[in-house]
Amino acid sequence: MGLTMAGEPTFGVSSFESDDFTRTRERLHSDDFSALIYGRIGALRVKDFCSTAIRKRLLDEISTQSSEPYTYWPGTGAGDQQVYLGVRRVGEPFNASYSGSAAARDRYYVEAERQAHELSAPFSTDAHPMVRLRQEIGTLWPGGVRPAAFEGREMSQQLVRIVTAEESHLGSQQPHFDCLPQRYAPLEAQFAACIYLEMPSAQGALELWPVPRYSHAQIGAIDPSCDLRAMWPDPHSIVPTEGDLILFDTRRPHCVAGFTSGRRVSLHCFIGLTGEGGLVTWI
Ligand SMILES: O=C(O)CCC(=O)C(=O)O
Repeated sequence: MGLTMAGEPTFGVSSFESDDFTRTRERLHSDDFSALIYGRIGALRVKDFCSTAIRKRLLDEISTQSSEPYTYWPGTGAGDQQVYLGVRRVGEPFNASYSGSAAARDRYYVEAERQAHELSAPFSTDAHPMVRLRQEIGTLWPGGVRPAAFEGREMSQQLVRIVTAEESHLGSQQPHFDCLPQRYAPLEAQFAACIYLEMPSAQGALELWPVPRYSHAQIGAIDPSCDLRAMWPDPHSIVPTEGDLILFDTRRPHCVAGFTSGRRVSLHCFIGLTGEGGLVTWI
């Protein structure tokens, strides 16, 4: 069930009738953010969300850390095959424990605890951009925002994604969805928050298809061997600029277009809408 607000669809409804499917703004405003959460737009870009000084500091830190392949679970069940779409990660994602392995779960919560300390520490003269994002959302969303705890423990809040030109074609062929399996939480909607730290000098767009938000059942029924690009109208392309924040609906098909030189480095977390109308964050 979903809350209703005057003139807004209920949260369960997949409605998309708007022409301005993606919006770009100088700041995060509550009307744009509500349009995203209620499904009236697919993506919201906020320019220069992260300063050059903070980006550089984060990139320096990342350069001292090791990365691992960030595999993707196409469906929503534990038995699905994981696929590598050319993304490496610094940090532990919750999907690494979808298999039910106790070791993967322990690794995830150890990282979540480490991050809780790290992100609460003073961060140069400003807040860490993911912390600032949560603070801003908390002031503009009436239901508030809190770290998710789908298994009763506070979850990890950010992950770095790194894509190189050489591997960028792996994720660009087929669009995909990101949808938390319902066994963890029956979320009404799911979004990604991406903060771009380094971009190739050209290409590397986020492609997002202007189709209604898909349900769990619709996502589960998709045959990944089909040519998914042929199923839908052309995607909207957003080429992020370094420092941008992009929030988008991950239950719409999306992917990152390939590029021919350089790297794409970004910070990520997910934002989920609960049945009670609050927002929860995790990665
Ligand atoms: O990096 C981006 O622009 C979005 C990538 C993403 O979140 C995804 O492909 O699932």
